[in-house]
Order: sequence, then C-alpha cells, then structure tokens
Amino acid sequence: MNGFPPKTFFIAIAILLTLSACNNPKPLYRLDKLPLIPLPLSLENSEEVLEISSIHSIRMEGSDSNLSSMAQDLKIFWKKQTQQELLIQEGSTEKDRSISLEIKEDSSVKMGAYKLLIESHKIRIQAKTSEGIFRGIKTLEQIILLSNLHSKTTLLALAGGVIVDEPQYEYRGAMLDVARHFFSVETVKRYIDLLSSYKINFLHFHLSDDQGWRIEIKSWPKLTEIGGQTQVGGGEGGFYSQEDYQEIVKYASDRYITIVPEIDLPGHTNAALASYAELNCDGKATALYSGIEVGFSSLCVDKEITYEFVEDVIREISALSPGPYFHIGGDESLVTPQEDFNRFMDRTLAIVKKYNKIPMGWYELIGADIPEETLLQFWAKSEDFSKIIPKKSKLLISAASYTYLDMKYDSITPLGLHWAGYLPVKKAYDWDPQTLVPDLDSHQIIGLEAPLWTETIEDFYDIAYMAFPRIIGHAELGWTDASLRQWEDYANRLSFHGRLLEALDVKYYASDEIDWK
Ligand code: NGO
Repeated sequence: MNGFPPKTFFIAIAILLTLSACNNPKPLYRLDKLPLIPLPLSLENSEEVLEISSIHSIRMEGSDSNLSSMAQDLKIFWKKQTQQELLIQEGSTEKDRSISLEIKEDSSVKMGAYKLLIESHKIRIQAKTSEGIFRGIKTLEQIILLSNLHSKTTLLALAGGVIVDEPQYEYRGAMLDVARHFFSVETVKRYIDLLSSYKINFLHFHLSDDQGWRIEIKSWPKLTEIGGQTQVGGGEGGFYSQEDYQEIVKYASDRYITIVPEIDLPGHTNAALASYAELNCDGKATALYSGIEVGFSSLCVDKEITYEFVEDVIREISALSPGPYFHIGGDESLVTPQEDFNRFMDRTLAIVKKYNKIPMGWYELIGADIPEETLLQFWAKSEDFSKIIPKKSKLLISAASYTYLDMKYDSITPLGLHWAGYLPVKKAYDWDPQTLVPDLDSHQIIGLEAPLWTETIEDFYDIAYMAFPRIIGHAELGWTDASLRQWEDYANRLSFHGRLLEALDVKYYASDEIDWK
C-alpha cells in the first residue's frame, strides 16, 4: 500500500464533481442583467438557481376568478418556450416545483404592483390584485423570452432573485385613430397584445372623424351605413358592429387594458354631417370627405336634435364600455365660435355625467366650464405649452413633439406627418412628463398617452413600423420611476427587443440609434 486514499479515488471524485456541475444547468444571465422593459422598480439577485425542469405546476392562490385564465395562458406560454407541460392546481399548501400566482392582502396597494420571486424550486408572483399578477406574469414572460434568445439549446435555468415592481403612473396609454383608416378587429387585437406585453393599460379608440364613423349606433344607423363607408384616400372604410366593439373591449380587458371610446365633437364631425342632413344648420347633408384637412366641420350647436344625437351616441357607447372615461374630443373646432363651443360642451359634459362616465377631452376643452374631474389630454407642440392654463383638472400628457407616433422618425421616413417635427427613438424616450411643461403642478399629471393618427397608416404593417420601437419607450416612461431612467441604459436594453418583435413577425423600424442585437 503506498498511501490512502489511492490516487484513482481522487480522480473519480474529480470526474463526479465535473459531471454533476455539468448536470446543473447554469442561467445565462443574472436577474439584474436582463434587459427588461419597462425596467422594474427593484431587482435583487440571489445565489439560487431555478432549473426549468423542476417546475411541474402552476398553482393559484386566492379566490379571484381571473387567475384561472391567466394560469391557462401561462401554461401555453411555458409549453411553447420550454417544451414542458404544467398542471394547474389550486391552494397554497405545496409551493415547491410550481409557479404560484398568489393574491395577497398585504401586498402593495398600487394598481398593477407585484412581487416576483425566483427561487431554487419555485417561482412566486404575489400581488394584491389580479392586475398585479398579470403584470408580474408579463415580466416573467419577458425573462424567459430574453433568456431564450441567447441560449443555443432549450432554456434550462433561470437566475434566482426578487423583483419588486409598481407603476409610476396610473394611466399608460396608446391611442389608435380608426377613423382616418379603418382597422379590422384582428389588427386591433394584435396591437393590444403587443401593448399589454409592455404593461400599457389604456387604449384610446378615436372612433369618429371627418373621414369616417366607425361604431354602430343602433338609434342612428346611417352613421355607419353612410358615414362608415369611406376613409382617407377614398377606400371603402368600414365600422365595428356593437358586437365587434364588445369583442375588442373584452379582449383588451382580459389583458388589463381599458378601452377609452372617443367621439370627436363638435368639430371633426363631417362623417356624421354627411349621414344625417338634420344635423347641419342648413339642413343639407355634406359630402363624404376623404382628404386630410382639419377644422372645417361642426355640429349645429343651436339645434335641439344635435343634443338628442349626442345623448343617443353617448348612451349607446357608454353601455358597451365598462371603463371610467368617455372622450368627447373638442380639438380643432375651428369653425365653431368659442361661445357656441362652450355652450355645446356644457350640455355635452352633463350628458357624459348622466351616463356615469368621467369626461375626457383634448385640452381645447379648457375654454369651457369643465368640471374638476375632467381629464384633459394635452397634445400641443412644445411652443404651445403656454396654452396650459393652471386649472386643477387632471392632465394626460400627449405632447405631439414627444408622443405622436404619426410623426416621421426623420426626413426619409416613408409614412407619417411632420408638423410637430421629426420624432426619433431617443427623443421619444428621453424626456420627463413631470418637467416637460413648466409651472405645471406635477400632481395634475395622471400619465401619458402615445397617439397614432392614421392619415398615412393603412394596415398592421404601417402601425408596427410607426409604433415600434417608440411606444416601448413610452411604456417605460409610464411605468418606470424617473430616477431609474437613463437613455444609454434603455437603448442597450431595447437593442435586445428587436428579436422579440421579429419572433412575433412585427416589422419595427430598426433605427440606427440602436445597436440591435
Ligand atoms: C392633431 C389633430 C388630429 C390629426 C393629428 C395629426 C389632434 C388632437 N387633432 O391632433 O386630427 O390627425 O394632429 O398628427
């Protein structure tokens, strides 16, 4: 015997250790290195590693009925990304080997707040509301998608840690103009899916304008029979039946997005004036319009039938819209004298109230006697900031030169307009809604919204090109605390999202401001 243990023993141990190290998959990223958008409030790494194969179920804790559809969707996502089938179970006894969706009373009360814990044998998403659980699932999905991007084989492991997250603003919106061009229910749903993956929570639907009336009103059928039959450029237009609209509302609400219906009044109403002669002061129907001028139409403020019309429209649409707001437009009523505008708005605001909605309108409404709860949408170019009158109403920031998705990226962008200047990706991101307008009380600001006007936008391809990637930046402005936002860091994180969009067949604008991965 020349010594114990023999040399071969050490060699065997070394081989075993190497083998077991190979068997323990390593995560590709530490949690805080993942390029998540919107950036969460806090991310803490741990030394734990979660092996994907150790997860066997999704567990629902809490009586919220929305949990089971979220669990179903997560199960489908998990199967697609990891090839593993999960069971769905209820109850809180056994958390190991599961992703648990936990509604907890003591969680943060902010709407949408959640906590996501990745541990060695489990993932836990905790929130006070099902909305928070949903936002947490969206973060988990992004973690998986981003990790998968760079793994050569199937995803095997995730780094452990804790994310504590909540939104900065209660309103993080997008707007789609379906009046200048009409978009199918499927196209709208596709947009909604993308918006929800970046935690946007309102979709404002611009349902009427000079060029088209896009929602069926049962008591005024000619609005869509006549007013729905064209669009910019003279195409055939289209409209949503009330069932279509409800389908969109439900689809959005399943993704925690609230639809805000807008009927633009008293200007931007040519489609209605062409449908019903009696809405015109001279009793003559106007011709349908398919150009892109603004500010030439107005309802007849002195006729009683105007208010019957307005009330029927607001009543029918409100009944189909569970969200809190009804948007009554009010922009660019250039041929309605200010006094008439104010009188019209007084009556219209009362109708909105009668149907239990919070009135919302473009900031020109400030000239009328608006109730304090009115939500004003600020869309001016920067040089018009002085137009903000320090009233105490709530404000939604949609400053055209920072948020309008129909502004061209640069002089060679084939789509879009540029009256508010060009809007490259950096400019769309690198600003702060709190400080944009001097002298504004920051408590007035409830969030921001990125409108996509569609004079030049005809289909999903165009929507994707103009909205992405800029709206991803707007989503982060709405969600992430200003102190955590920084352009270089954001640009780096965004560079990984091009591939996520490509995987969804979204043809985004690959701006050369970003070093796309
Ligand atoms: C303006 C105008 C819209 C145009 C849009 C184009 C508002 C609130 N009113 O914004 O009718 O479509 O610009 O950028």
